[in-house]
Amino acid sequence: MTTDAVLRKFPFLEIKGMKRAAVVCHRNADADAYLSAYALTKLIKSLAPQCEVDIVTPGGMTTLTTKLSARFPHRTVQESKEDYDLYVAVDVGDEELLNEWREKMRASGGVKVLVDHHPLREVSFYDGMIVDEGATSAAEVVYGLFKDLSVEIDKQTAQALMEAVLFDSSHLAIAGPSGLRTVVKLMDAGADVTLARRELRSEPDYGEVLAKLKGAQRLKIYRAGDWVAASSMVGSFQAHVARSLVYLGADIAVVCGESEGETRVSLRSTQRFLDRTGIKLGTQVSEEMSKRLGGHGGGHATAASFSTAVSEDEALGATLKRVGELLGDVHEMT
Ligand SMILES: [Mn+2]
Repeated sequence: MTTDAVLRKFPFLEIKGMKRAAVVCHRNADADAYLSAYALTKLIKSLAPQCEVDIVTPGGMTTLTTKLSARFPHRTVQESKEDYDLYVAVDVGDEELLNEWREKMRASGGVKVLVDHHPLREVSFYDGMIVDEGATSAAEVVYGLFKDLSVEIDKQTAQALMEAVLFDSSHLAIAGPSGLRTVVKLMDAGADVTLARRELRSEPDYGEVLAKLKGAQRLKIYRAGDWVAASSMVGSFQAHVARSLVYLGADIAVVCGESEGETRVSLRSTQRFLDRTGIKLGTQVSEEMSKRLGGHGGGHATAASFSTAVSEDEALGATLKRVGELLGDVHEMT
């Protein structure tokens, strides 16, 4: 697509030229990614009724997302040989999380758009970007698009977006001003907050339960000045385990595990830790570690991850060393 054919406003191409569009989630699509994509399909259909839209979930979706997708159904593909006129990547953060769709999009002559709330990366192939790093969820950014383009939002779409905002904001506990304002406007558009809370409740996943309990069993505790760090190793659900260790009281948690031929490291910290130390896990730990160890990673200030080819012991040791560099000494408590 030549630049003069790219318009300056969403969807960044001539509406009449749109026949096929793909809304692409990050791999293992979570509720924010899928429900934001669901709303984007409605937005695209309103703008271009002739356009066929697919939701793409590279590598599938989470268990909760699968449940929600039955309530908010849409044609969803994991792979496609087809090319599209428009690709909208939503909630993606790191391009790497597009899996093989990254190369497919890169090679395509279609217009590529990013709708996101993750910090912007330097390198990108997008023709248009709608990114608000101040937003708690991608859903808020999508809601803003409906407003900017004066597209009316139906009740079902408002419900989908509300559930996405609640999901990404820990039921509004960490919602910023735009998240809270969006939720009020979505209520005015017919969304039901009680229903949203109920639909986001998931049945316990015993794989996750066991990973969390094993993670607690293998816990190591460290002190760094006044701060308490916790680490553990589990083969799956590293992010869930890290979050659980923070719930238990750690200021910062590092959880590693080897799966599918790579080592995954998840990090979580409390808001208090971020406020007092200014340490942003996404940029100062995950990105830095993926540079040092080889791999890729990033994330938010209090929730981040990276993957690397080195062993879990090496990854954990190096990550704790990095935390030590940022905080002063880190030592294990015995
Ligand atoms: Mn999100």
